[in-house]
Amino acid sequence: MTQVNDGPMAHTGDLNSDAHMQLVDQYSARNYAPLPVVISRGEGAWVWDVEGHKYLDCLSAYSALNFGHSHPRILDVFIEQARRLTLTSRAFQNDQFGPFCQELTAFCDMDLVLPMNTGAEGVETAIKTARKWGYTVKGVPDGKAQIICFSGNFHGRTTTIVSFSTEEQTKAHFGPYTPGFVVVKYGSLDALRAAITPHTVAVLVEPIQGEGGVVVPPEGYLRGIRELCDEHNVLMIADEIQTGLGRTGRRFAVDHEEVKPDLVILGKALGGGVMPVSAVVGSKEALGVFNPGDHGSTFGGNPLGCAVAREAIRVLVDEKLAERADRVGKAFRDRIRAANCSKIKEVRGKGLLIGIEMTPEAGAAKPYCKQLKGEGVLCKDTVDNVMRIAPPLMIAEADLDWAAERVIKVLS
Ligand code: PXG
Repeated sequence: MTQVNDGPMAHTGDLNSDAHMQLVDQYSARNYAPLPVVISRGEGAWVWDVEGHKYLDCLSAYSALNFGHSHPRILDVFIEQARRLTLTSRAFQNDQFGPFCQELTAFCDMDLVLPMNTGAEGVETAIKTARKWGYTVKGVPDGKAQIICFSGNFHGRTTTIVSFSTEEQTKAHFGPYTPGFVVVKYGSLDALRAAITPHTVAVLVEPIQGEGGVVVPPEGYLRGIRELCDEHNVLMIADEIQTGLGRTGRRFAVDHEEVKPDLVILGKALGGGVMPVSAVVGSKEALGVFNPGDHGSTFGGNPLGCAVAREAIRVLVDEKLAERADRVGKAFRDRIRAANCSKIKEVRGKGLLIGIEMTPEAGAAKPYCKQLKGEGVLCKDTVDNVMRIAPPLMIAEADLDWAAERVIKVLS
């Protein structure tokens, strides 16, 4: 098994892992089937379960932990701000929100910010922005706006967002569905071109599909979307909730093709791994459509989240985490490919968003994730036959090498 904890085990009480899992079984809705590991402490790229076993976190809460667990600078800001002021609502102003907007727009090279909390709220906000822009700026007849999205998409769990999912389980029994979305094949510019009508207000795209199986679209695809959007007066919305903030080896995944969307949706890592903070960042033309009372959120723009997000962005820049992800991610992929593991069909991804697709003979990825847990590496299958490796961007190269060895061992 894994190494034994050498640090303190805070707040675990008397319950062991089995007892914790029984509680979850008995008292929690069964909307997840997690790996059987109960984590009680995290530091950097490492976590410890309640028995003190140590694991390397190669999932990072789906990119929310780009900075690792308990980043000292982020934690200091969090604690200091929590002592000073946590929440005002937007009925009043607070002294973190303005600087947050200024710094985030500068970081994104955009004009305006609309803050939310979870990723799905960010996506909903972008959808509302695009519709209102469509009616009030583009001149689409009221109620006719269409947004184009893609097969294999994942943008969250609200009733509107699952309405355009192509994943059966995500949608089934949650209707009636929200109209106004058209789904076309991911990766095909011809399919997109054919779907655009005078009522199209936006194209909503993940620059790399994370939940779809770490699907990297063909080179030039994002540039092609930008051109089609320009040609037809349509907003380009990039969902960078999972891919943004350094994960793919650039600040944003669209930077790989030097594309500037009209709206970028950020979440996950924006909250530094300690707070749910999301935002839509975009042009004055698009986000300028809102008037007081149109849209909002009690916690959106709260001073605690803003302070943490400001520090998270500074850490990303100071520690050059995007460059780091680019370099160590490439090395990891090269190492796995060179091992010619019998169970691997393909290794893909950018930066530290890495997908390992199993061969048909090897089958589903989940049993191998379970085996890796036994080796001290925590990771997760995405679609059935893809293992996702996405550790914190600050991971030590020696630790990533250690993970690569274990992956090779399990998949050979
Ligand atoms: N867009 C993308 C690209 C995502 O990966 C969301 C939006 C929604 O974010 P929120 O914060 O609302 O979850 C995601 C989320 C899960 C789960 O447990 C979610 C994601 C990945 C894996 C599992 O629902 N991504």
